[in-house]
Amino acid sequence: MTIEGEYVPSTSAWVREQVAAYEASGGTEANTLRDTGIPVIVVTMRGRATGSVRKIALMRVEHGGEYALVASMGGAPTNPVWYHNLVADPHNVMVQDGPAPFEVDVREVTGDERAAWWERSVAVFPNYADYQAKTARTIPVLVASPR
Ligand code: F42
Repeated sequence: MTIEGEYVPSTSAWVREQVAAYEASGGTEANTLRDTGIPVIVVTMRGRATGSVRKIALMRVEHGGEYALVASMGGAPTNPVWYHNLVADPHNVMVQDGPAPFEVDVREVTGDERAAWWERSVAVFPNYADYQAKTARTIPVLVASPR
């Protein structure tokens, strides 16, 4: 499956460049957050206002075949736009973690389930804890489950 429609790249150059390099190499290049060595994934979704195909990179937090999608945006006071896209259309999403993208269903997690995924996320990328300390916003955690 692919998500039909016009792909409109991120307005953030470093992100759209990373997504392009990751996809072009089948996930063998541009597959970490800069020089941290920490792996990333690419998430493809539908823009909730334009209907365009949108793509972002996120830290790779995988457990039992599922992936956390952490809407941290560096601890900014507002959620990233992609969070609203996924909430609006959670069953029209793809994740790429390696050579090829696959379909997923996305759900926001809360309570104990969120706590468990948050712990896994901070274990992979400790900066998430710093981001949460920076903002009064509770950073949303979504989970992508392969179809
Ligand atoms: N962001 C995170 O939040 N968490 C991470 O773990 C993370 C890791 C990461 C690793 C590598 C990397 O390259 C980037 C990483 N990012 C991470 C950044 C992430 O990929 C996003 O760039 C960032 O979170 C900001 O997401 P955003 O969706 O707010 O993107 C902005 C910059 C953007 O592209 N905005 C577009 C614009 O034109 O301003 C709009 C995009 C869009 O989806 N528009 C919707 C549409 O309909 O087309 C409209 C949505 C609406 O209702 O406003």
